[in-house]
Amino acid sequence: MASSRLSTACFFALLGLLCDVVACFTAIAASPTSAVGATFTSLFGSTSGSARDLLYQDQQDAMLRRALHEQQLLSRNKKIKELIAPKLIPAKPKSGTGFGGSASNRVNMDPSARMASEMADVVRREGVIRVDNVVSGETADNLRGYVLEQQRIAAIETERDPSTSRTYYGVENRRKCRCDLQLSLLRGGFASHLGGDREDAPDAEARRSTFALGDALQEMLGSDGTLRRLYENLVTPDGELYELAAVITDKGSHRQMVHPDLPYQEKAPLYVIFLALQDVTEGMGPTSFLLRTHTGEANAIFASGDMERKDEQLSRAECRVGTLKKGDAVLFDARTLHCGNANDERTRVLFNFSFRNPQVGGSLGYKGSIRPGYEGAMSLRGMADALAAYGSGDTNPFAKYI
Ligand SMILES: O=C(O)CCC(=O)C(=O)O
Repeated sequence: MASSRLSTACFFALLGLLCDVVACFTAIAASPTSAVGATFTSLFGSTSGSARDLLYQDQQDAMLRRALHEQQLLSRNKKIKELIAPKLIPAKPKSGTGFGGSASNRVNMDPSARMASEMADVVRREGVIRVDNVVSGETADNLRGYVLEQQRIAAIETERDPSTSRTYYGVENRRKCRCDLQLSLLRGGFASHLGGDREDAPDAEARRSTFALGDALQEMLGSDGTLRRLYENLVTPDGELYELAAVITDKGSHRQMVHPDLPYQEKAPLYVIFLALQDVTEGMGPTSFLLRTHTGEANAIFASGDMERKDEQLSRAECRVGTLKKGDAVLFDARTLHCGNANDERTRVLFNFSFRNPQVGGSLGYKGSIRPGYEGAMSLRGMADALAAYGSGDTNPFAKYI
């Protein structure tokens, strides 16, 4: 109501200032998979419900204002281009196989290892790479259907018991038309956790007969997986599964502020995947990536609080948008500046996971979207072993990770 809002004008003027400060200077707070909700809750957790709602709305408004300004800066005097997959043609092998390695020893690798090594070089250089056809169209369709079904169950369960929200959502789930849904690796997903895999449940048969998430992971990270060697190259088999979620935006979701996912560290801490589960058109708010902004220098400017320098950085940035085809993915270094755009069209579902670099110890300063039980529980090797078991007939290969 306008009058009650006016009566608290001073308080909210202060808050507005704080929100603008948060919005403009706290890159991490801008991350939709980051600490906005947590920051907000810890700052204002003791205020009353309606005051909290207003505070929240002011914060969202400030972030949107900044995001729209950034959009102008990024497109100033230039047309924003699509992120395209690099054309990598590996040279013929001499002999032997192997992972990783420099250009000089690459000649001794088999073609897929060499390709992965070259792709990893692109990620290290550009901060981001597009990889087309990482899963088939059918697998993407099945996973999309599964994810949206999981979203419906999560909505029912958290409505019933709001205290379960942390289990289902990576970030507070109040953002307009945007949801970070933490996925279960159990066959049957949330329904299985809830005991819905009972023989007499109406859709039990259908659920038992399909495992969309397992199939998608198999295509990407199984023994011949499209991303397996790239990830092995970037994080080794010891890399820890750090996020496992879906980013879902509906028509009406706002553009995000540009952000890295985590505070800068010299060694790349985390490599993230966004996999398109349907074509992503411009109107559906594809992710924008600012090339080569995973560096210390770019992150320092971005986090400096010097708005003039920061705005200049954005107007000079080489921005690429992830208008992906169904089954295509973007893999990026989480230090790279990026943001989701406004969705004015229809629901966009991105499957999202990441692996952490085992060479980077301690806290990453960023809580990934992953179900609490999976935190720190699985390495890339563990994932590969489970997928091998799945390939050999184990129908519920991740059951031990609950
Ligand atoms: O929605 C998107 O395209 C990007 C999401 C994102 O950057 C994030 O959740 O950190």
